[in-house]
Amino acid sequence: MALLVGDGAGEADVLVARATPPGPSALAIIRLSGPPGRTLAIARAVAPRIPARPVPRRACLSPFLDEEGGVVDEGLVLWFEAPASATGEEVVELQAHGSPAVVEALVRAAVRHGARRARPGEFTRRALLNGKLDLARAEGVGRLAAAASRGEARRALGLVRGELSRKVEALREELLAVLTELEARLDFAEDVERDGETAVLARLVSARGALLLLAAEVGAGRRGDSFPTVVIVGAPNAGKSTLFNALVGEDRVLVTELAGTTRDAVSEVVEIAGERVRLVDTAGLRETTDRLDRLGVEAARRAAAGADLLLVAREAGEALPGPAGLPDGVPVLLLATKADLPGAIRGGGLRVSARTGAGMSELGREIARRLATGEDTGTFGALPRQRDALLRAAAALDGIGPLAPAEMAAASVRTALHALGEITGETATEELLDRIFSSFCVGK
Ligand SMILES: Nc1nc2c(ncn2[C@@H]2O[C@H](COP(=O)(O)OP(=O)(O)OP(=O)(O)O)[C@@H](O)[C@H]2O)c(=O)[nH]1
Ligand SMILES: [Mg+2]
Repeated sequence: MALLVGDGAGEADVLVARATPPGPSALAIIRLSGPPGRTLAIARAVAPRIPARPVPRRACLSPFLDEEGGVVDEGLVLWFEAPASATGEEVVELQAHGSPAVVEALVRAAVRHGARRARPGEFTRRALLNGKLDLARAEGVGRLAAAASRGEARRALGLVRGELSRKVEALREELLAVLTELEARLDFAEDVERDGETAVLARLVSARGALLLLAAEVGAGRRGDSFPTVVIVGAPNAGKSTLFNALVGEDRVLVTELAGTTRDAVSEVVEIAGERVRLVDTAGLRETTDRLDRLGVEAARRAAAGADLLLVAREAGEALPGPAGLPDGVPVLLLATKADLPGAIRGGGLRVSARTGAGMSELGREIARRLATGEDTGTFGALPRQRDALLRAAAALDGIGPLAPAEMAAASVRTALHALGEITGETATEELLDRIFSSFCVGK
């Protein structure tokens, strides 16, 4: 593969970037990656104590020099010999103390000695071009770095570990085998027996089924970047806002002993059992004549109608019925709140006390289970782009039937293969790669 976009002369640039987040920190890592020899030479100009014959992956201590050669810091240096590195190139990592000024001085020093500042995702892109990972895994790396909840991180890790890549690769191999067969038929149309054709058709039908199944499976995680919405409703004073605050982890909304405290629907994105969820506190659903109350209940009704799950709060001691006017078709989880209070326990519902925390982790697990985003669903999330490619591959195989000429079938299989190649990267255009990697952070 002709790969590294260098300065035109063929040899790739030595890239340099801070690999840790901006801002002061205990330590910061500056990473260099490029052709063997040149990369180490630049690193040595910044960290002069790198031994003449460094041992791969063994840390050494060195002073760090700025552009003018003045000592600005000291720290550990790690050297990775090509191709046994994250990018497949020679890589040097400098661990500096995390002053942003010092980090910038070291990056500048490297640039002064011939390195170039890396663009977003450029290290990962080199890893891709050097065959260290495929595109699906590279995108998983980007996802993992950006994951805002444990659930997202877990699904991204599935991508990084190649779970999607392996399945796509297996399907590609099957389709390639079928294509070979179809092409043989084109060449020897007369001689090949017709009953072989049924077998080929059957393989295509099952490949198409496998593609659709995989698309459905990888879609089982969160749809895109939207969070499921969980809305708290229930009788006045049932402890809805206290529950909301407890799930948010801070006193976000007002709580009083007066009924009718909450009027507006207030929402926060929170992590519940490892998943991000949009949680909404409301005034609850009830009949009322007071004008302000009514506006609050209307807001609650709208929120409830759009919910993925309703938490219906009722004090543990209170008799049914629950609140009137629950929207149709929205799943309901009935809660018996204030379970810490002494007194009769009537009715059903998951017993929780936002005050003592009793039942709260069960509540979290139950919410996650109801939303089917639980820790143990085992799905790895594909990105919309990847799911789309799977569906396009399946659609390409749609029209193949017993009457389709072999040429047409072969063309359809090629289209499907092309779509699958966009997932793993074989057929990804530069433009697509640019788009994907531009969303990465610098240093990744
Ligand atoms: N003992 C106990 N009291 C609670 C619990 N949760 C809420 N409370 C109390 O119940 C009262 C009402 O709590 P809120 O959270 O404001 O109830 P709400 O359902 O939001 O009320 P409105 O917004 O007025 O409908 C307050 O005095 C809370 O301190 C709980 O788990 N245990
Ligand atoms: Mg309230």
